[in-house]
Amino acid sequence: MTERNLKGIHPYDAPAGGWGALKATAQAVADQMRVAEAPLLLLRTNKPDGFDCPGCAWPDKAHTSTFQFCENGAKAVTWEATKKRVTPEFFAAHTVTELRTWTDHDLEDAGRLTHPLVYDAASDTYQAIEWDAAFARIGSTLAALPDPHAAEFYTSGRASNEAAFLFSLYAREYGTNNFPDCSNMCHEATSVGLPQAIGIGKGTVSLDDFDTCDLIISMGHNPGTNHPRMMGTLHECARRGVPIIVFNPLRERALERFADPQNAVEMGTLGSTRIASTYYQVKVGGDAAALKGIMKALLAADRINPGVLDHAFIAEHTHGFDDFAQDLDNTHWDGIEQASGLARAELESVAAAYAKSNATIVTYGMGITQHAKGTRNVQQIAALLLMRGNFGKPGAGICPLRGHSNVQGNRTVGITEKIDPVMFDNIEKTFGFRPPERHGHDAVDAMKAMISGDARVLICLGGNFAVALSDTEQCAAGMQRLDLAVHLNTKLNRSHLLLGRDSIILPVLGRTESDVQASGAQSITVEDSMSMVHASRGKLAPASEHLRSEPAIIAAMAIATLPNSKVPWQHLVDDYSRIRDQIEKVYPDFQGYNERILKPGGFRLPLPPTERIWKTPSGKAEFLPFDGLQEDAAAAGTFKLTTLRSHDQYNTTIYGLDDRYRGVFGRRDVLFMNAADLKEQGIEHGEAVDICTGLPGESHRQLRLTAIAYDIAPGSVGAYYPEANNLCPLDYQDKQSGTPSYKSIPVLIKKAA
Ligand SMILES: Nc1nc2c(c(=O)[nH]1)N[C@H]1C(S)=C(S)[C@@H](COP(=O)(O)OP(=O)(O)OC[C@H]3O[C@@H](n4cnc5c(=O)[nH]c(N)nc54)[C@H](O)[C@@H]3O)O[C@H]1N2
Ligand SMILES: Nc1nc2c(c(=O)[nH]1)N[C@H]1C(S)=C(S)[C@@H](COP(=O)(O)OP(=O)(O)OC[C@H]3O[C@@H](n4cnc5c(=O)[nH]c(N)nc54)[C@H](O)[C@@H]3O)O[C@H]1N2
Ligand SMILES: [Mo]
Repeated sequence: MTERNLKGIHPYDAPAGGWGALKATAQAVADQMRVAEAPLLLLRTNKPDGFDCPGCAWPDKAHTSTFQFCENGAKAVTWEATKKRVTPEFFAAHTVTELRTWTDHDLEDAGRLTHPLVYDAASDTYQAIEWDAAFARIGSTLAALPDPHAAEFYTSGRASNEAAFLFSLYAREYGTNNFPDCSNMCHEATSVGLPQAIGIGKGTVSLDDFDTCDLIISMGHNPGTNHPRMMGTLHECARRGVPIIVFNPLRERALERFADPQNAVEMGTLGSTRIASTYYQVKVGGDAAALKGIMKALLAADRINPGVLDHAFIAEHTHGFDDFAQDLDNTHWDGIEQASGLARAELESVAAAYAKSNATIVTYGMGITQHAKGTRNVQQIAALLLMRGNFGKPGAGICPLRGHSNVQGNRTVGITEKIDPVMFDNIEKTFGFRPPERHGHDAVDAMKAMISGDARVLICLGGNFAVALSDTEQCAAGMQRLDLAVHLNTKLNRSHLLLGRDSIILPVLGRTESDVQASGAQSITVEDSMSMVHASRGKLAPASEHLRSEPAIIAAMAIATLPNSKVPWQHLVDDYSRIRDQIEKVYPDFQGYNERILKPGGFRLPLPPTERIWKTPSGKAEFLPFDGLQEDAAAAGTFKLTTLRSHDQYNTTIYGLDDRYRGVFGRRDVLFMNAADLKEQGIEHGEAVDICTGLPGESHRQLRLTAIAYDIAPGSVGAYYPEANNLCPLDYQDKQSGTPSYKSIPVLIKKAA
């Protein structure tokens, strides 16, 4: 008899949002905080004089108006503002060997780090160290490296502009452009793909555009969980009658039905609003084929009825259209249907809806970027928009949903491994040193250098690098070869436990906490998904008197490493407005920085495509074809595995074990599988399966999960990140952008032995 494990698998019938969201928020507050502080704190989220929510990068009209409720924002805030602490006594009681047996949830849930710590091999514990002693160790190790290129400077996108700018100066003055960052695992396909297509690697819409758009196409993102404040916007659009066409292999509840907790009528009547007007369950990795189908249909429609395409726009503003159209003509419908899993008639009807709309926005997320051809995927979205001139007019444009709350800002102020002559000139003019001309490492390259032993030191400004990256086992091996790993973090995580010769943890102030320097209380600044830069100021008392701010720690490390530095580190840190003055010198788009952030809501950085200015080599927007229809030649018999975030997680931070909207409670060990596929494989709902990577020479990568029947496109399967990361080899990635192909891993599935 087959054994079935269906504990905690219960279909969830309610809409997303609504009372379920309010209840979950109350629970998060009760678990982590002194209840009296919570409402006050939440009210300060995204208010003009409050702090920017660390939950996501969706912009907020509430920066200028009233509080907007958000369940997952509340979780992010309460998780940081928890009353739990991990003190030196905690570490004395738990060896690192023991902590390695804890789950990711339990490690972070232990609470906020309170002291600087250094690993002691004799006792196998982390022990408190004085700040100055820690800085001296870091400085002397870096100073002793024969080649600065053997140090890696990792950034996670929660860092402020001020911290990221100082970090970039520190590494560059030290002598390297090695800037692996979370963006390399996230929207790098956007950062590489959009500049080639439209001349800038950022989204072009603002919140106001959603007030006037005629059509929204949503591809590969799950806003009910990851950008909950976007649900308010989609809810408004849906109620205004704007069609919302969704492409997603899984039926995500919030994209189907949503009850806005701010809407008294919906809450009072247990009502909800339908979000997607049409929901297409595209195959995992089938988006380029779907987009090519829509564009092919559009082309055909224009031949019958010229004017479907915006010919004037194409002639004046774009380049490469004829070759692009030729490629579409050469692409056949049977191939499109096969690769996308969608019928020709369905894609033709999307084309018809698109042809009717005068202003279209395409929103997209990781379902588009984390693929072997992620860069090309992004460019197909740009091409679709270009065909009808959907740039530089109200209600239209491209809208990548960014990840971490300041990941976009980090890149803007210098976190990039690439050589940038203009930035380098400006750094030289401002500070009197020139950064090295050697191309640096991105995330995968940095890890490869750690594995080969070429990289000796890793300094992490936030994040959980070794767990977030693909190829978990190789990452652990890479971490363990280091001479020194330094982690600036708020909470304990698994990367801290992957010890090199020396490991140091430096506890930092979070967004919610007040940051006082020589000149008084400081604000930091961040840039949201729509290029708005605004200030954020924490108000809570720090979790421990020993915490320091990220800018202060970076400055102290720099002083200890570079005795003859040209940068006045302490002077800058004494008053962050001085850091912003320097940012403005290196990046002139920030002119008037300190003044302009005084205005509630901040200011918008220039976005040339919104004025139909294209900063590409040709001076025009480019149509860039996707070669063929497939991302890769997957072997016969393989399924495409996509890795997902649950509703109770923030990247590698696991708040809890429920994934409410997908009906999974108290566990994360599941594989979402189509019922017909289960039947065909002779696997029962609830049965254990062994999954292995279906790429040549990679079948040793194995994972055992419980297969459950789920409404997911046939041939596609889903599992949670980071548990499934080892199934993705380090170099299984988009070659153009370096982004790991976390969302289309070929796998073989069989009943557990
Ligand atoms: N609460 C919470 N908020 C977050 C985060 C978090 O972990 N928790 N993370 C933050 C970060 S860093 C980021 S980058 C964003 C991530 O936000 P999202 O981009 O929404 O990220 P994912 O959860 O990875 O979801 C991807 C969605 O794409 C779909 N998908 C998977 N494969 C494919 C495919 O091949 N094609 C298509 N069309 N769809 C596909 C999945 O079904 C899922 O609905 O959210 C940010 N905000
Ligand atoms: N399989 C798979 N892998 C993925 C993805 C996927 O979809 N599938 N998504 C990828 C994406 S989009 C991203 S962005 C990466 C995320 O990669 P990272 O950004 O490296 O990971 P996080 O889990 O966000 O980092 C969590 C840690 O950040 C620390 N932290 C929290 N707040 C602060 C703060 O204010 N300051 C500092 N210094 N530290 C803080 C805490 O100690 C916590 O342990 O993962 C990637 N990995
Ligand atoms: Mo991300």
